[in-house]
Amino acid sequence: MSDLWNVDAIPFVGKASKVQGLGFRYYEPERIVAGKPMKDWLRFAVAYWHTFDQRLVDPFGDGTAQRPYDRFTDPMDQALAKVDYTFEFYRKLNVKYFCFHDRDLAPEGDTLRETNAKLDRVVDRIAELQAETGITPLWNTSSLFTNPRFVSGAGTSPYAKVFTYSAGQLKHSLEIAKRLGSENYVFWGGREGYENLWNTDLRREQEHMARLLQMSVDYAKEIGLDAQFLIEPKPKEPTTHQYDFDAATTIAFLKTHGLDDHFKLNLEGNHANLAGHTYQHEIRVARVAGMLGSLDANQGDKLIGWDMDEFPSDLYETTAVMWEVLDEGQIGPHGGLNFDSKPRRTSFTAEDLFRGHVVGMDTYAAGLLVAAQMHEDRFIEDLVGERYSSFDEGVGVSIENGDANLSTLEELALDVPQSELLAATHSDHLESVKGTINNYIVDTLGQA
Ligand code: XLS
Ligand code: NI
Ligand code: NI
Repeated sequence: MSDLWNVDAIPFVGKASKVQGLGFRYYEPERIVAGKPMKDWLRFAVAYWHTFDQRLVDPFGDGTAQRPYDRFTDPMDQALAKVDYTFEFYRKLNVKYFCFHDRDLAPEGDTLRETNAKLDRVVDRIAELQAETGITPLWNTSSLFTNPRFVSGAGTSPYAKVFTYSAGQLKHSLEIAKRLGSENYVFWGGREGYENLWNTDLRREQEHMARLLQMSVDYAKEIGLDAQFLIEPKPKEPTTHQYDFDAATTIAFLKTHGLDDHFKLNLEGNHANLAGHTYQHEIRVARVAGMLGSLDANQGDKLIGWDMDEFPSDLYETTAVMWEVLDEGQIGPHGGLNFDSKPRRTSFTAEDLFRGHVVGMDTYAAGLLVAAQMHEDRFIEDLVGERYSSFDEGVGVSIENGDANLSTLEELALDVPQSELLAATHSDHLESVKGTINNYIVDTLGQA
């Protein structure tokens, strides 16, 4: 492959310098951590839309991005040329997966048939480069939110013609998943929700959404597509209220409509924050329900209230995420870390795309190292085990196994003095726990 990006392949440099640049300090793909190579724990993926298509616009400003393929002025020429740039990008970063929406790849035509024909030409080129490099989609998805036809939703649009179009578009997207061997297929319903309840039939919209998902399950079966289906929760933005609000809401929706056997969740850090949660909370909720599927790795900004999609650089958060992953044994059956992240508007050079990914990959690799040390020492396991140990004996056992009822418990409770109850509670020394986590971060990375 030619040298399209003007950046060399990113080497592992270790701690040669404090300055983070175009080299990995922590990410060593083959290094064994907690029994597996780092690359298998992390399974990084590049997001086509943010990395190659995003012009770094914000609500008040035009794009600032400078990209090497901007010199192609014809949209179709650019779309085809861009594929070569993308594979060289993956190769130089040593990332084995990518993720894309159908609309990221090629411009639309007037009809779905014309749009599909353009898309297929680009997919042909992707298939060639996949065969050459072994780099494959972690997942693909369908953009059922960008075009003005989706102004009031796709699966939840009040217009049957738009639902029909959405189903047709989705069908082709599933065929692409099959053709390119996507390991997962994502549904993110950015416009599946409502702006205002006064003009919304909430029950009907949710039933329509479930119908579209069921049709997708049926069609995947028909064509022998075995990609894991994932729903990506987000509480709002662009829609005021999105039905897949957070992990818990999405799990309830899937169970209500009998779809829970066919779907898992793709969880995103910034979406968790928009829902008023931490990333760790969303991952834990999914884990407890057996629904952890994959992760969109990014982070929010504490001061700005929208989806900033920053590259992850927060060690505390990546430590928490990787602790959950280690405790689970994997991200999900086919899960990975997709950088649903973009550089800031002020980091507009092509080189910044590499820099952002290097920081994201290193921050996750560092989080993995810290979490693995905590895991090896059983720091959290012991702390939690001890905290609930009164349920391992006596009355605790009878509560958990269902032998106890309100009457048996009342009898045990009636004459217990307050002092005895207070003696049963213990300080959790939470400040010290947080301090210990800080020490794990500093010490583990200091020795790494
Ligand atoms: C938007 C979502 C989107 C999905 C894929 O906020 O994160 O990028 O990941 O449609
Ligand atoms: Ni996402
Ligand atoms: Ni997002």
